[in-house]
Amino acid sequence: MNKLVPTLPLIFLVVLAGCTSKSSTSGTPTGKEYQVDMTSAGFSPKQPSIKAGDTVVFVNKDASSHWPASDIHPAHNVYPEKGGCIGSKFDACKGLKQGENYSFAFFQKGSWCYHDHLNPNLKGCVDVQ
Ligand SMILES: [Cu+2]
Repeated sequence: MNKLVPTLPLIFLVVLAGCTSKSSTSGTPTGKEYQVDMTSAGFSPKQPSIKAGDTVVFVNKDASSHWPASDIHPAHNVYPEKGGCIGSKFDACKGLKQGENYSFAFFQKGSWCYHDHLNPNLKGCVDVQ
């Protein structure tokens, strides 16, 4: 019976951490970050190559808003983790204004294509090895 007592606060902490974390919780992020700029011309670089656990930081350098999200518009469910607002967890959940950024840690290996949800013709892919 006594064994239950110390584990309860632990479970509570784990649940709390899962709720407050902005990025994927499927592993420990490596801490390595790759920046992808968003402008009226699209994403740059379009196809960053990273390792599982690395983070991509999408930075809006445009006067117009941009919303990075997993392909394929409009289902947005190619990246195989649930969450986010319009499909998968790989989702900024809003149009980012100039100077705003969105960070996402990729734990699933593969080539994950994405687009600007506010302008779906702007595309890219993140290659996770
Ligand atoms: Cu979209």
